[in-house]
Amino acid sequence: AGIAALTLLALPISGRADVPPVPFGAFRGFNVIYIQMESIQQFLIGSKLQGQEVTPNLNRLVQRGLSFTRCYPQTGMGNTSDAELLAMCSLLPLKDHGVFNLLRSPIPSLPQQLKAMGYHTYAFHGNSPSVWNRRRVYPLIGIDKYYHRGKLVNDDVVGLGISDMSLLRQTGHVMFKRKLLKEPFFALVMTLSSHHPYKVKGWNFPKGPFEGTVLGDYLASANYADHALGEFIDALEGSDLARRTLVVIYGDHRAPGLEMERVNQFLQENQMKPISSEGWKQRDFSRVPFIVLIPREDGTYEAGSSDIPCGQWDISPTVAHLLGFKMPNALGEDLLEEPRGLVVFPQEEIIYRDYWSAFGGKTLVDMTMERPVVPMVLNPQWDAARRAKEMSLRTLGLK
Ligand code: GP9
Repeated sequence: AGIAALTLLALPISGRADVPPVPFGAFRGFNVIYIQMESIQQFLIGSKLQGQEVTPNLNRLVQRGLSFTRCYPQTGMGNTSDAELLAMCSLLPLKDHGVFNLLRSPIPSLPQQLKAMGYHTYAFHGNSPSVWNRRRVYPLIGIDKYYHRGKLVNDDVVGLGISDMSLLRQTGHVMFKRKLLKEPFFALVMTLSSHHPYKVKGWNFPKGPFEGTVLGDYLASANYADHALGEFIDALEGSDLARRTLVVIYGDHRAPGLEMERVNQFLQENQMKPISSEGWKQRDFSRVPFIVLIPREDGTYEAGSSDIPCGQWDISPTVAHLLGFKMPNALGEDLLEEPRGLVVFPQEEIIYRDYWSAFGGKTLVDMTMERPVVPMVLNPQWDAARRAKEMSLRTLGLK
C-alpha cells in the first residue's frame, strides 16, 4: 500500500478547475432552490440536432453560472430517489435496494441543517407522493411541505405525472407570484417529463434522422424539460427573490434505454467521442450537468467551470460552503475548496482523477487514453470507498 500511495502522489490529473474564489459563508441566509432534472445527461449540453440546440437554456446557464462538467451520477437501485439522497444528504445509496424504501429514522441532510438555522423546507414534484416512499421519507430528511400531484393542479399530464411546463409554472406561481414560501427557504423541485419512455405529445422538436427512435424521443423530451426550466429561471429573474436565492441544477441519472448506435451517430454529428459497451465508457457517458447559480449584485452570476471529476454527493457540501457551514456526516466534498477528484459508486467502481477502477481494483483504465496504464492499484482510494460505504450504512441506520 505504501508503494501504491507513493505512485498515487505522482498521478497526474488532466482536469482543471477555473472556479472563482467564493468566500465561505458569503451567502449565509440565502434561499436555496434545487432543480433535479429527470434523466438529463451532460452530453446534451451544447449539442444540436439539425442545427437546433437540444437544451438552449441549460447551455446558456452553463455559460452564465458555475458548471461542473464531470459530475457523475452515483445512483443505485433507487434511481431518482438515490439522486435526492446523494444531493441532499451526501450519502451513498445501495446497488441492490432503494434506500428510500428502507429508511425508518431521521438522517442528517442539507434541509435538516438549514431548518436548525431557521429555514423553511419544501418539495415540488408532479408524481404521487407514494412513489419512492417520498411521503414518509421527506419528513425524515427534513422536508416539511410537499407539493405533489395530489396537491397541485393536474391540468397537463405527461407520462408519470404533471408535465414539467405545468409543474414549473405552478411552482413559479407559488414561489414568485403569490410568495407562499416563508423565507429563508430550501426548495427541491423535480422535473419528470423526460422520464423513460420520453413521450411528450404535441411538443414540436424535429427529430430528423432519429424520428421513431428512443433517442429521438429522449432529445425531444429533454428539449421540452429545458424549455420549462428556461421559463422558470426567467420567472425567478423577474422577481425580487433572484437577488437572495441560490439555484442548483443537476441531472438525476443516466437516461435508460437509449440505442447505443443512435447515440454514437448523434455524438459523432456533435464532434463528441463515441461510446462502447466498455464499463469505463458507459460510466463516463453517464455524466450529468451540475450547475450552481450564485447571484451577483448586477444581476449576473458567478461564472466558471471545473472538469475535475465529482459526484452528486459533492452537491450539498458545496452548497453548504456558500451558506457558511459544514455538512454533518457528508461523504462528498466541498468543490469550492481543493477537490481530491474521488467519486465512489455503489456498484464496486471508483473514479479517481483520470482513472476508472472496478471490481475492487482488479481493473484500472486511464480514461484520457493518453498514457499507458502502469500496473498499480488505487489502494488508498479503494480503502476510502469501503469506509464511505460503511459510514453511509451507519448514518442511514441500516447497519
Ligand atoms: C417519479 C420519479 C421517477 O417520481 O422519481 O423515478 P425513476 O423511475 O427515474 O427512479
